[in-house]
Amino acid sequence: MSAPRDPRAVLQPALLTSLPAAVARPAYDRAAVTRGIAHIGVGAFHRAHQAEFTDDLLAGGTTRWGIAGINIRPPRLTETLGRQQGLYTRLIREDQSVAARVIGSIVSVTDSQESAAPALAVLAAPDIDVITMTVTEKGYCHTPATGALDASRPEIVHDLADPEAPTSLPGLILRALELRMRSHGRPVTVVSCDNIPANGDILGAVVRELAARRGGGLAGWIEANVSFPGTMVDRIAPATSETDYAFVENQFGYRDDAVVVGEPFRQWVIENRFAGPFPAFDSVGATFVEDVTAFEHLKMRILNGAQTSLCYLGVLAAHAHTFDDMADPLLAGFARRMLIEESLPTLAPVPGIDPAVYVEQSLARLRNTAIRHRNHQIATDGSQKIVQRLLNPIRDRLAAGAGIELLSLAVAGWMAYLVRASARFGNAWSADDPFAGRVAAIADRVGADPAGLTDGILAIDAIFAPPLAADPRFRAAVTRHLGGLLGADPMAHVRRVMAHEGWQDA
Ligand code: CS2
Repeated sequence: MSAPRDPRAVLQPALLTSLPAAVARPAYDRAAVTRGIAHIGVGAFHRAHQAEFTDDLLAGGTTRWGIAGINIRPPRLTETLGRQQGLYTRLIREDQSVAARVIGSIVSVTDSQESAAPALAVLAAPDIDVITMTVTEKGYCHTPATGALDASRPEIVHDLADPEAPTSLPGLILRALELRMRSHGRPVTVVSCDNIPANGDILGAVVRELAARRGGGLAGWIEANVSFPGTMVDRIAPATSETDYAFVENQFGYRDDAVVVGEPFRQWVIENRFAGPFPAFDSVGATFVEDVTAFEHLKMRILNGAQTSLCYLGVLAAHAHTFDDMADPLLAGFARRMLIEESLPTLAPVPGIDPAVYVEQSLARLRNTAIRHRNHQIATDGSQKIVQRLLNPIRDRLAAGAGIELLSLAVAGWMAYLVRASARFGNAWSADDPFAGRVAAIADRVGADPAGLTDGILAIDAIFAPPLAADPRFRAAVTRHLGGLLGADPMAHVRRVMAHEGWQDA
């Protein structure tokens, strides 16, 4: 079949029959699909991951698990996915190869940025048995170092005062549960698909804490009717770029404002604690387990640990993307050594996975030149990511009396990134991190003294647990590496570390 003639045609159900042969289309009757899942946060990751698993499930013949997509923060969905009746193109790319498929599993979209009411109408509906979400680390309103609700957050303060018009994610979920309790009473499984440790426990904890404060029997109803299984989600899917939209338009002849690009690899491990009916995602490649912890640590400490370390050192080396970092032998060598020598020994056995193979597979994924994952994108919100990716392995290594030089260098990379973004250091770039302002203030006060900077930054106890911050081995290593990375030639410092010399005086 040839490409549609009008190059400005927008992707629409009516266009499905005339798509070029290179674009796969939903292998099921979309009109027969009803909604059963409500998803909050329809960003690139959701479209590249859970929505694709769901599309696979629908292709297998089930009709009851369509996704109702909801955004409670920008961007608006109505003008993009909505205009396309939920359809979008998913490109799987690896170096020169590309596989295109139109995904049809999102059956409706709801914008709820101005008020919670539209989202609540969906979340509380009796035909919704599963609520999933990708709202990023910050959305849970918890303190990363403890996992508990941060009740000082302005949106939580608001929701405690006005629980019927919530503005936070935990407040929204709580209100939806309250409406469910008061109307039909159907149980619901609430699934965090964010890449944060113990995501189900954290979500459960912040919602239960709000429920206890709300009273009215809500906490008891939640205990009996709601579950928060933990999940491990994995697929590298960077923010879509203009080049990706233009690719679809030029290659396939239609405009799609919701294109998403991902790598071939995907993984989804879900704890089998379901409060009510749950989609058989295990029939399309997901894994249901009792406890997701070992999988989660593996992924966060190896794949994500490498990404986070590379993004900061990569920016300091003036590289743009992860694959550029991996093409630099110094940084690729650093990442491999850090993972094998320091991160990997902290991991518990993971059923069915050989960790050494997993390391090599992860590094290969990061070399994929078609995945243009920007270092600055991965660097975003680093304060919310380094705990699970770098600091927890460091804590475990210290407890075992083992070395932490390479992991500490990566932590110093995060610090140097925020310090160099400060006005005192010339605003080398703009850093998007909830603690960027705090680090900039420290830099302003302390100037270029690595020990003073380290003291100031390690005192942020929302990131650094006090026992870790007080550990002299950690403090000394970070100070040394921060000094090196703030020098005129940061890569010379990395080279010295890799050559196993100069650790004491770098
Ligand atoms: C990345 C992740 O930006 C980031 O924090 O490390 O989005 C990563 O690509 C995914 O976790 C892969 O599954």
